[in-house]
Amino acid sequence: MNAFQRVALVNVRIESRQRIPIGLLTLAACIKDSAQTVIFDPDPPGSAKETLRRGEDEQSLAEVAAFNPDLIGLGFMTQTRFRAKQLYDGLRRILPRAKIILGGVGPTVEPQKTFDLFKPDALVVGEGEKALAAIVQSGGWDGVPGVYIPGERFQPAEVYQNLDDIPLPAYECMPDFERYLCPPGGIRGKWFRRGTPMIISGRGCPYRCTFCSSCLMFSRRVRRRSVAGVLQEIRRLHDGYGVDSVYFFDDTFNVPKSWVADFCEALAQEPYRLTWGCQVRVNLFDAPLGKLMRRSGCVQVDIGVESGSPKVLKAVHKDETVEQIEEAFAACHQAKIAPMATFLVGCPEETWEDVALTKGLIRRIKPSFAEFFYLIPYPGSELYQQALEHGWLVDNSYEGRGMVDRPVMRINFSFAIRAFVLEYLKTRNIRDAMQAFVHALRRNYARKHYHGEHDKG
Ligand code: B12
Ligand code: SF4
Repeated sequence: MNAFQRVALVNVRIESRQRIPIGLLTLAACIKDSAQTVIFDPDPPGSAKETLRRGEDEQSLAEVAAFNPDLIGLGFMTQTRFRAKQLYDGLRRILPRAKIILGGVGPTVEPQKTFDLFKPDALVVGEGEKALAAIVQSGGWDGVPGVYIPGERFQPAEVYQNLDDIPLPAYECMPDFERYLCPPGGIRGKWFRRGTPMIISGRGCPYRCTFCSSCLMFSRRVRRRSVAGVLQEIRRLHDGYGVDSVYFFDDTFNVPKSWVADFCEALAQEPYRLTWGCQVRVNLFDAPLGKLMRRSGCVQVDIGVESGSPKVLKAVHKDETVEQIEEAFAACHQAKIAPMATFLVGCPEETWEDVALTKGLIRRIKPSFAEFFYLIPYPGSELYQQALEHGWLVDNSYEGRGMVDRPVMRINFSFAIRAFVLEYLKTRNIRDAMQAFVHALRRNYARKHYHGEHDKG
C-alpha cells in the first residue's frame, strides 16, 4: 500500500462545551510531516429531533468530505461510543473509499466489542503516537504493534518512554483552534480573555482506585515530561495565542511531589504571569507545597474526595484516609487555593450512615466548589468486573450524559427493587420497570437528603 497522503482526525464529543482534544493534537503532531493532517471536532447535535440531528451532522460530515482524506482516525471514550458510531456511519457513507481506524479509551478497554460494533478497517489499542505514525508512513497496519486484529495474537503498542520525545500538540492542524480560546476559560469563578487550554504533563498513575481504567491506557508507571518541556508548551500558548491560564488534566498532577516543586520554582521565574489549576491527590499534598503552587499562579485544585466514610474509601481502594482529606483541604485554605471537591454516590457497601459521614466531612472541609456523581463502573475498571460478578448493573448502555444523571448500579436499597417489581407487574415492560427503579432511587435520595438537612435544622 502507498503511504496515506491526507489524514482526518475526528474528535467525538457529546458536550457542547469545547475543550482542546489534546490526544488528537498530539497524534497530529506525530504524523503531520508525513501526511497533510486536519483535526475536526464536530459539535454534538443540539436537538434530539432526528431531522435536525441529520441536518447538523451533514454539515460536519461535509466539512470532512471536502478535505477528501484517504485515512480517517476517530478517537472516543466508552461513554461517547454511541456518538462515534453515528459519525462513523456517516463518514462511511459519504467517503466510501477512505480507510477508517479507531482509537482512544473506548476501543482500548473493549477492543473486541468495539470491533464487532463498528467493523473498522483497523483499531488501535493504547497510546497511539507510534502506531499511527507507522500506519501513515507505511500505508497499512500489517504487523504494526498496537493494532488489534480479532483472532490474532495482540502485540502491545510501542510507547514513548521519554515523553519529551513526543512533539508538542499541533494546534496548527485545527483550522478553527481559536474557538477553544473563547472566554471565560476553565477555572471556576474566573474569567480569562483567552480561555483555558489543557496541558498533560505526565502519563500513568501508580494508584488503583477500583472505578478507574486509566492504567489500561497509560499503565501504573508514571512518566513525567521535563519541567523545561512543559514550560515550552506554556510559552508557545502564551506567546503564540495570548493565553494566560492553563489547566493540567493529568490524572494526578502531584505524583511525584518533587516534580511539582521543581515546576513551581521554574514557573515563578518565567517573565509572564500564568494562572493555573490541576487535579491532586490528598496524600501527597501539604501546606508548603500548596504555598509554592499558589506563588507560581495556581488558584484551584480539583480533589476526588469520593466519600467521608473510611469503609467506602477502603472499598474503592482509594488509598487515602479521611484525616488526609481534612489536612489537604486545610492546606488549600491556608495557601489560598480554592479546593474543588468531587464525590461519588452509590459506592458498593455504602449506606445512609456512610452518606451522613460524607455530609459531615463536607461541613468540616468547606470545599469552594463541590460536585456529586453517581458511581459509574466503566469497562476496564475493577469496579466493572465486580459489578458484572455481583449483577449490580441496571443500565449497561453507556450512552451519553444520561449516565451521570442516574445511578447505573444497583444500590443496596430494597425499596427500589420493590418499585421495579410493582411496575413490572403493572406494565409487563422491563424498560418501564427499570425507569421506576431509578426514579425510586432518585426520589428516595432527594427525600432522605431533604429530611436529613431539615431534621438537623
Ligand atoms: C481531559 C479529560 C476529559 C475532558 C475532555 C477531554 C477531551 N477534550 O478529549 C472532559 C472534562 C470534557 C472529560 C469528560 C469526560 N470524561 Co474524561 N478524561 C479526561 C482525561 C483526564 C485526560 C484525557 C487526555 O487528554 N489524555 C491524554 C491524551 C494524550 O490521551 P488520550 O486522549 O487517551 O489519547 C491517546 C490514546 O487514547 C490514543 N488515541 C486517542 N484517540 C485516538 C484516535 C486514533 C485514530 C488512534 C489511532 C489513537 C487514539 O492515542 C492518544 C495519544 O497516546 C482522561 C484520563 C486520562 N488519563 O486520559 C479522562 C477519561 C478519558 N475520561 C473519562 C470519562 C469517564 C469522562 C466522562 C464520560 C465523565 C462523565 N461521566 O461525564 C466525560 C465524557 C464527556 C465527553 N467526552 O463529551 C474516563 C474514560 C473511561 C472510559 N472507559 O471511557 C477517563 C479515562 C478517566 C478515568 N480515569 O476513568 N474528560
Ligand atoms: S482515579 Fe486517579 S488516583 Fe485513582 S487510579 Fe485513577 S488516575 Fe489514579
